[in-house]
Amino acid sequence: MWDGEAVSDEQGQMEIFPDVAPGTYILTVRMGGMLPYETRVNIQPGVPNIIRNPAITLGDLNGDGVVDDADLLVVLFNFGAGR
Ligand SMILES: [Ca+2]
Repeated sequence: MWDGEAVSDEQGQMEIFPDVAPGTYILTVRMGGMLPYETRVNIQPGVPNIIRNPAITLGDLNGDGVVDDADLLVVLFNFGAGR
């Protein structure tokens, strides 16, 4: 398993797996406040491995893998904070 960070450009593209052997992998992107994004990637030698426009779903504020009323409660309990 490769566990690393990738930074996307202004179009949402990111290069991944700089030192991973060629093959087919399942890529999971996890980021706070969003559902995990999972896709199959085929790593080829000598070719930049770029993920384009991952389908990011925001709203999983408690990180349990679903967007539901528990996430709404997180918003409600923090409503008005940070002023
Ligand atoms: Ca949630």
